[in-house]
Amino acid sequence: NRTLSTHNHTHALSEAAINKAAVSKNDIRNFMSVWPDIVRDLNDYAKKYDKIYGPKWLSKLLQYNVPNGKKYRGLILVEAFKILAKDGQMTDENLKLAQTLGWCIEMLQAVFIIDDDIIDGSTTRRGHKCWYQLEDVGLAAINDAMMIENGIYYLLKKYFRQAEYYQEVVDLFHEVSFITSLGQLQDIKTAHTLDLNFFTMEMYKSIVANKTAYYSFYLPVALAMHMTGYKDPEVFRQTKTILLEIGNFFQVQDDFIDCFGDPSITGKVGTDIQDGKCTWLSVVALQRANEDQRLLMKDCYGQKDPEKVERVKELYEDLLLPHTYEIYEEESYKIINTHIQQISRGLPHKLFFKILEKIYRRNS
Ligand code: DMA
Ligand code: MG
Ligand code: MG
Ligand code: MG
Repeated sequence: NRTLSTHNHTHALSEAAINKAAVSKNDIRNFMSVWPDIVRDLNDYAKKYDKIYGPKWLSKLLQYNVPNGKKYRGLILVEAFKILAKDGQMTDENLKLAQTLGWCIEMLQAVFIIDDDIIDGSTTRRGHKCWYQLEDVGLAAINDAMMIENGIYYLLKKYFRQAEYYQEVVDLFHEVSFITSLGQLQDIKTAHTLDLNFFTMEMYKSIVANKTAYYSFYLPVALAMHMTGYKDPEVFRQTKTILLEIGNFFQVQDDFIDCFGDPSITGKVGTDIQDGKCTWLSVVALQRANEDQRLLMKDCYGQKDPEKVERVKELYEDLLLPHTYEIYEEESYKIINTHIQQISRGLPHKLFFKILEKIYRRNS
């Protein structure tokens, strides 16, 4: 039985947990209420130049790829804004701006997953076919991703041009997008060399910080900081350190789920073994493998043949990686909690605890 065991922990549904679920449902509803405005804005923009294909395609593209995920990143931004807002900043107007900015991050996420699914040769995403797998899309998906990406800057201009922090926000989107593509490059290159000597924990951490942690965790919080007037570089630095750590934790979970998750829950079918990716599982397996097991990895890792994939999964189980993962998740959770408590002149600890709670013991 290779399904994810982490969610089997008896997890008494405390009043706090019920409360947390209710609150987050409400947050999602509020966040979603802004979505139609985003689609309308971008449609109007497209209409200025093409009334035939533009608006119709854009609606379909956005609807399929942007609002149907977990929306962690957009919600983290809104949450961060609420926690960081000082007296007088917590207006309806500013909240709507935070939500709009949250949708801009969700659009960036859509850009990266559309491309990522092509690169990784994935088939499903969020319980549906990957965008590029649709009959009438194919590699036009690359152009679609570019449209969404540029749509972000249209929205930023429309809503934030007057804001004192406009330039910071635009620059941050550009910089973090660059870092993410660099991470994707590292991810692709380590996979294609298939030289298992490159599969070190150090390499893994570098890939993951760049491809996942910056845009998923640092970006939403840093944007909320700009909105609420933070300027001190030292505060940004401390915030980045802790959020990159949380981002690493998040990608370790993602890697585990890729192999041992339940596709009916995750909405995606794993490809990491076939693709020969430098993942948390492959790195830990190689740390523990004896000579024969290392040879098995050399022989089977990074290939499409289902039998070889199965042999890698069996090796992971022989090496007790599911158990190691459970321990690792608990331990990292504790360590990150300690690091949050040690933050000296940064943001309220509550914000980081909230983010960590959101992803702890996730199975999708
Ligand atoms: C995630 O890598 C990184 C980006 C930039 C999408 P991944 O291929 O492990 O993501 P997923 O498992 O969602 O395909
Ligand atoms: Mg992928
Ligand atoms: Mg990938
Ligand atoms: Mg993955």
